[in-house]
Amino acid sequence: MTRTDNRAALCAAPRHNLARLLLWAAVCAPAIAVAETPLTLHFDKPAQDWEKESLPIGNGAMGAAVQGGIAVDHLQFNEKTLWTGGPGSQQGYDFGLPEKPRTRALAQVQETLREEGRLAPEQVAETLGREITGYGNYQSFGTLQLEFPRLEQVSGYRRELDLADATAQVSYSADGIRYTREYLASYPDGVIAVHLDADKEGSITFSAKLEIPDNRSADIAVRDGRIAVRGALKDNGLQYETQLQIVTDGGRITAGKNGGLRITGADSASLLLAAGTDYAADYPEYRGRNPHKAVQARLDSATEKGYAALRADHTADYQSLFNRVDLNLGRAELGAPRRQLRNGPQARRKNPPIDQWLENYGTGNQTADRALEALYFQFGRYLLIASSRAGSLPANLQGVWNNSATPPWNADYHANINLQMNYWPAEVTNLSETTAPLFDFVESLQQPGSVAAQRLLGSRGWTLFLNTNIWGFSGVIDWPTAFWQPEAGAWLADHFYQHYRFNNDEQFLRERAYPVMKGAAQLWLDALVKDPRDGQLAVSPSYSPEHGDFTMGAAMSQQLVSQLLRNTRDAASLLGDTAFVAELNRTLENLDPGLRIGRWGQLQEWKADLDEPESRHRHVSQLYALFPDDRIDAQTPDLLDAARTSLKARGDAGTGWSRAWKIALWARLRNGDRAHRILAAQLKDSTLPNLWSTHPPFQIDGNFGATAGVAEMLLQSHGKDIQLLPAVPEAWASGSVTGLRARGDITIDMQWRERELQQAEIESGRSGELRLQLPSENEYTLRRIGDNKILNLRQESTTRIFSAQAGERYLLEADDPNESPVTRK
Ligand code: FUC
Repeated sequence: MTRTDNRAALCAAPRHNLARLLLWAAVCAPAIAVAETPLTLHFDKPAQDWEKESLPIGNGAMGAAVQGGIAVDHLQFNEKTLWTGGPGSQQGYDFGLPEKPRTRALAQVQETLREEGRLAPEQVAETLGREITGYGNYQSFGTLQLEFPRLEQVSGYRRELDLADATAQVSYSADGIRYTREYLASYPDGVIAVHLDADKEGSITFSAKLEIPDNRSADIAVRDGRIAVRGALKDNGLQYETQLQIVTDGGRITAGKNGGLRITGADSASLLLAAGTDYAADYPEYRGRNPHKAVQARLDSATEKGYAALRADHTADYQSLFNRVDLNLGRAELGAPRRQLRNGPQARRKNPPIDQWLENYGTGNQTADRALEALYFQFGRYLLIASSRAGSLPANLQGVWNNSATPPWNADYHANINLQMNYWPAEVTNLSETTAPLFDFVESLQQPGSVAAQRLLGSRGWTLFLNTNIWGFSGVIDWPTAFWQPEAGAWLADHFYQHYRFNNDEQFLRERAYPVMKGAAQLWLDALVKDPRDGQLAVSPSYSPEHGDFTMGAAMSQQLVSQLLRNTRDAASLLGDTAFVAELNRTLENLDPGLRIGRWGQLQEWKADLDEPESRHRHVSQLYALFPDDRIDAQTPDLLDAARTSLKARGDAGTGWSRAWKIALWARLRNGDRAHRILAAQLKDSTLPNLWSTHPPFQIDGNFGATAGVAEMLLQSHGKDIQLLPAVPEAWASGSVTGLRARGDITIDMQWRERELQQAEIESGRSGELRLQLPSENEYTLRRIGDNKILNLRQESTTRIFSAQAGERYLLEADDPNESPVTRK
């Protein structure tokens, strides 16, 4: 191997360990310009508006909104299990389920549909809907209020969120002193931490207290720099506790007013906050231990550890997830070491405050626009890490952040798009671990979900309908245009199967995915009915989410059920459950897959051709088969055209999550420019100044969906071929990305220019044939990175095929010598 060969292999190889990184910097860095992908967003003022301007931090279980007032700072915080409603609620609670089976009412509706073909939602809701009681709301836990001495002439105020290390900072100057506050939410230590500092000793003076909303009892105890508040929600008796510990360097801590603490003349101060409730995800009581001991123990050990060590562990934990993916848009450089890609002081200085940056988006500064798009993509990944970590509940409609006692839609879990969308980016953007709370949650819903299946559908198995809370709500509500969504279980079960497909984890498939999928499938084996129109099996009544009338066999119902039964059949056959394979096959033979082309060339939303070309409804449910499912793709060109016709007719506008879905759909249609146009509109019209997505109001699914959509523009792996750069828009002619995940346990880095792949590094977790579909038929060379050996690469049209070994890394490079500046000889 020549020296150039050596350099080529080294510069292209990932720099996963420090030695490699240093070597890389010495050999390769001078050859290319260092890209600076900004990973901070900042404001030059405190937040006036919680929803639009606060900067979120979170550790999955807890979240806080950094507002950063100068004289008074309100750190409003949450813990996921603090909900009103549920067992013990003053209003009564029945899981949304009738005491006796309602199968007669169901049969009546089915009969009418057989006769009349369609029914107004109000009519069905009257028969099958139920008024809910004690459903509850996700609650704010409280606010840590910090009051500072009045300052004259404050200057240089900056409030920043740094996605590179998941910390927020507030800093400002007054009287020649620079004050800084740093905020973080640590997953390893289970606390929120605030660190106050100044560049002149003895300058930290403030008082702190915990403000607790008045819908609960609150006993406050203050001792040894610690404030402890405990009590119970009035509505349901849920016991809660929160404790704040203040530790100072120098100065004095004394008891303040109203159960607070006063700190005078310290050099620095750390505030550590823990919170919990006696919630347990155990049906039917949903109660566990009083939280006192756990909260106290967590805070004791965080206090013992100290802020510096806590911060170091937090950063290491967070970066072990976040740093897996880098995205540069509009530039061709690949491989700048991760540290250099982060926010150097230069990048910091250059970025405008986020509200202005967003305001100026699309007005001509391409560099700023591309950087904002990359930042927005990474913000989605940040939010997922911050709101979904193992051991707690999944990300709800607002992730983990909520400042209200009655948030929009109860800040619950809607399962007709929203909860699922929250997890769209998890696998593809290399955050597979963040799915843990979703899987725990869905498993915990099987029990109440099986009561729902029996009483509402007369079936085995389990499901939910439109929405659920943390109390195992599995029944129905009475909102006519949304309440009936019995396919929710099927959709959630698919997330288990995709987790298996991405990670090739057969143990997960056997022990966790399969039981959930089998239960969801059993329900449909029992609940499908014969459609007299064609003798095929159909869902009835069926409701295309939030749109039109009730009918039999709407497209999305059929697509979801057929996807579930197919995947369960494949899983059953892999795991040797042959009796179930046979049962599923019998049903699948007669099952309508929900894929029909209608009178104006559209993909029908209903089995009868009812689609109005004028409809701009935000749900595009009939396109489920295109994304997230894979039933429609290049192998089904007619359906693909029909899907395109439907999507075009719906238009590009929509609520936050609706736009996000359309980004992914256009990506699947390989129209990068249109996907990008919708992303641009998402940023302009469905994004709040702090980058939270808005429905309106704030709803986090739009963030997650858009992040997934961007990933889908760069890499797709739902079909036989892994598609590299399937929908790169003109605006992203050059760029690079690292660490995206493809199904089959494959990790991919790519660099592209003029929308052509320059090089890709592929790491395969399994042995076997790999098929990579590229944007063109250009010539490429494949090397194994370990020994730089050139390997055989077969080509079928734009697809390159080679045989991969588990654990090996491969480099695919464009042969055109002018196009690969880094690694060409
Ligand atoms: C679904 C959507 C609504 C909203 C709600 C939380 O019902 O149709 O637009 O996102 O969830």
